[in-house]
Amino acid sequence: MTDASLLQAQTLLDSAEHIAVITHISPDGDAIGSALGFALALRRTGKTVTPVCADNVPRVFQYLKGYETFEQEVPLDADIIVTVDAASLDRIGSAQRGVQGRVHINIDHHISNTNYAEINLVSGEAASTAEYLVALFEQFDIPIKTKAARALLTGIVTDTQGFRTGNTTAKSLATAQKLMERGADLHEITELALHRKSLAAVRLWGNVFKKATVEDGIAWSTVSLLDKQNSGYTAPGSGDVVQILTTIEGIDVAVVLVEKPDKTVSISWRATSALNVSDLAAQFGGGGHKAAAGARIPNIKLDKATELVLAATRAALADLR
Ligand SMILES: [Mn+2]
Repeated sequence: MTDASLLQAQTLLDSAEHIAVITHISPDGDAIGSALGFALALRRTGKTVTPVCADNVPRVFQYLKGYETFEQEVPLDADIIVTVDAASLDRIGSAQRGVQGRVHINIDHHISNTNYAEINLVSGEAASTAEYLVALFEQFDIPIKTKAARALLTGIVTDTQGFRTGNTTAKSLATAQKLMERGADLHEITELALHRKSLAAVRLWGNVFKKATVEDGIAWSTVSLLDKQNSGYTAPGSGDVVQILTTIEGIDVAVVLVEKPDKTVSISWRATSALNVSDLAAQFGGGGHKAAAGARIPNIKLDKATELVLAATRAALADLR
């Protein structure tokens, strides 16, 4: 990213009347918080802004004011298309239909970002897209009021797991401080976005952790459709089981494979060593960060996917050692 692209982005946003801000499918707190924070902040400058996510806003983030303004498709009259937290265009899922290959501004913090837009604002140093957005808003002189601050702090808190991930920097904390000064309640957000789980999620954990295995420095487990059914867990994700697997001592990496109703298997890696899981995810068409990455394999059985993913993970670890 250069000063020229920052200026270009600012000029483009200034000229916009209706901005669509699109985030990725299977949205996490940074996806929802960044898209909503962007929408709320830009609306105050007199723009019409529609946040877009092809998937529903997860119930856990529905405490954010304005979440109900999310659309699943790109509005036809949007003149500027912005993406947030989406490392590649396919990450926005069916919203791609409304974009037709043309994204004006891509704002992200994934090192694997494919720079698919006309203006690519990608910061590999930011621990969340929300953190980076706060810096951009300062640069663009866009004020952040309480509602936007809550959305953006949600992005920071969730992507850093409450300021605990390896990519959390002094800047992440300083940014959170600014958002707190604008009225975002850190304790409330940590409780609602990170800490609280449904009973069904805890029951799912029980089923998934019972079969967790540690071999060759890899802690892994699987979440089948049946596991979800037996736990009464109806949300699309896996209740963050991979995060808990990383707490097992002596491992280098945690892996969770989740069976999806559309016959795909989604994979999440979390490295607790120097292993670069973004590279590993890329082998399966995914991406992410050095220490946290994901991919999706279409048309595959859970057993087969597990076999392939464990083999690739073992090989990557062997290379490292
Ligand atoms: Mn993120």
